[in-house]
Amino acid sequence: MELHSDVESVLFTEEQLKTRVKEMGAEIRRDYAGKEPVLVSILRGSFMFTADLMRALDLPCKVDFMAASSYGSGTSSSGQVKLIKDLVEDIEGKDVLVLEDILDSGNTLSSLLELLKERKPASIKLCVLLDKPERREKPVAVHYTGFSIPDAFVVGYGLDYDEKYRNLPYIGILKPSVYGG
Ligand code: 7HP
Repeated sequence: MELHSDVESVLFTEEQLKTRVKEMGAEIRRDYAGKEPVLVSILRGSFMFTADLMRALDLPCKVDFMAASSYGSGTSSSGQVKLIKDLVEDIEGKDVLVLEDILDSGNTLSSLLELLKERKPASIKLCVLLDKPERREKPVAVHYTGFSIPDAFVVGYGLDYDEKYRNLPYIGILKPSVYGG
């Protein structure tokens, strides 16, 4: 496996990601002025986005992490959700902002959001870096979107294929030959 040569084309450069994440941070900061949100980062794909967005958020805030399985090592959603890692923080009465790297079918995320809502946060909003609206199977309310993208398999900036490519500093479309497409 070659890291960069497995990428068919670059969808968003490091610079474009930086600019957009800063814009999102500014927008979220305005909306949460006077509040102290808990950022709930959905692992593992969101770790890089979370680190950058949190630095772009000039606001007192906390971060916590959650993980659910849905994809295995494949490229499509099974629709099944298993909680692998739960939050450490109690979110009751808190303003929760869920951070997700990519919104695809919505199956996993809608289940996770339902689970979080049962814990009675004061508010809950969803912030996604990438949205693939064509892939949606379950409706999910998104409050902040970095980019809407076409239905292509993307890697980098935290996003993986088979746990690889997360360390690419840009987001690229993976060559279908890599996953036998
Ligand atoms: C999940 C996912 N992970 C990596 N790349 C994509 O294009 C993806 N869609 N859904």
